[in-house]
Amino acid sequence: MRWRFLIVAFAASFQLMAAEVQIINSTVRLPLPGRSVSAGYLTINNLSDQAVSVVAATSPWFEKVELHQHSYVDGMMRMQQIDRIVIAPNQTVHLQPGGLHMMLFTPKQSLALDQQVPIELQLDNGQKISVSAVVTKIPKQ
Ligand SMILES: [Cu+2]
Repeated sequence: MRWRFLIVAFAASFQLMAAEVQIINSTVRLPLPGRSVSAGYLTINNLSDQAVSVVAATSPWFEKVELHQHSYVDGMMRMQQIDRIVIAPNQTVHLQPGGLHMMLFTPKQSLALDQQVPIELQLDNGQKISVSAVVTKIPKQ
């Protein structure tokens, strides 16, 4: 009886953890012809009452994935690598063009529209979240 209780308690706490952070609307932009770098966007919902951070992203389809942000430096729009994306309790953070984004370097295979790119996000609490990001076109400016 005691063992059974432990297993149920473990399963319940795991489900709770897994439900705390929700990733939606994941996309990866089709790289421009001749380019080997692409941008990825998604929306992160923190459903918990504690701040959580994304500290890394990886994809088996790319050599390297970095977390980036855009910011104005001396009046110029620059992008720079950041070491984490913090999502405050019960808040939503959008990775979107002109703001926070993922930078994906050197695809290991050629990408096509509507493919699902596997990406894994690592959180500061040790949790890993797998997402499928749809390959989309770069919108015309
Ligand atoms: Cu970037």
